[in-house]
Amino acid sequence: MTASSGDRTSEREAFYDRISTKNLTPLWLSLAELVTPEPRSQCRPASWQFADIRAAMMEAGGLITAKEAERRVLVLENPGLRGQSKITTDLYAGVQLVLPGEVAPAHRHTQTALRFVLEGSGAYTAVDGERTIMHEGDFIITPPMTWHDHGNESDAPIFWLDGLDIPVVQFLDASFAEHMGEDMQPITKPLGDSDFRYGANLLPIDQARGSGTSPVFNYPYARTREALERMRRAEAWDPCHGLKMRFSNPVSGGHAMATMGTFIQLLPKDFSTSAYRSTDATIFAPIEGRGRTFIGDDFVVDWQKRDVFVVPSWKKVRHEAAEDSVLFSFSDRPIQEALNLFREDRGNA
Ligand code: GTQ
Repeated sequence: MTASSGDRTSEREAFYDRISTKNLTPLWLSLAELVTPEPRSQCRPASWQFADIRAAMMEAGGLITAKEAERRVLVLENPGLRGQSKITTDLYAGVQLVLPGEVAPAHRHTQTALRFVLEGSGAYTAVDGERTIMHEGDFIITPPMTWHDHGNESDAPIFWLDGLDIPVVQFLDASFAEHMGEDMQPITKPLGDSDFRYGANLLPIDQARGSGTSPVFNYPYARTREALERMRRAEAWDPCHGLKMRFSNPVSGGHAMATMGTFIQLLPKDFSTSAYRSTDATIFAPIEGRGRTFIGDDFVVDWQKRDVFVVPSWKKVRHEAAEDSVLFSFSDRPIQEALNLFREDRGNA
């Protein structure tokens, strides 16, 4: 007896329904969606103009204090991932505002945070007993489970970009958080302590391998910019990246944080990069200059200083700088490298 294909279909569906009650499901219906020949991301190319973010943040400033909000942040949500507080499938980004005289109270959590200062100077962030003063373009780290609070003792608002591995920690179900119960943690170290200890190419003779997070927690823009300027020579331009450097952990030589890679890139006036793609979806924040970026086949961003845009995994990206431009960026590259998943395509450049 041979069943017709119609019978087969209804026989199979009856089977799927029956096994579903036992929490079983056939792989053959979803295999092609699960194991794709290349990344097929829900993450979309997207961009935010700082003028829009700033206006919304100032409005938020009138509606809620930093203390009441705990962190007064507007989340940059990827349009393909709305409602999930994600800028890429595994990273979070937001813009935080601290008004003059405000504090964002001390807490700690297993998520790693990076801060990239967009506007303002003179506010502080404190990490495990040490304060650092934040200036425009500074890249600052909050390592996992370190107490941190922010405050603004300057007379102007400060805005910074927060990048956190919230979705990674969520995926791993490894979130722990505590409130200190104080606005400010006790300060036990002098200003600049970690920079003197770890930022001078010196390490204690018996330095252990460390935790995976750099002990240098502020990479000041003044120094980064100076380094880029002194390195700029035509021979140094990479066709895909211009002059692109990664922030490193002096203890390991690896990335500055275990879960997020951070980069700074100089694109000289009129430089056009050749098409590049990689598996690490990347968030870009220009801090100097003006230009245009092409993402995938049809997304174009005209950016200027302080804007934010995101390039999804495996989408081709090309930059054109209209002026000397500096772009900060971050991605999950350290995770992908650790798991041997990182791939890039330089278009044979
Ligand atoms: O400053 O500690 O954007 O805990 C999201 C979660 C910032 C912070 C965010 C946070 C923080």
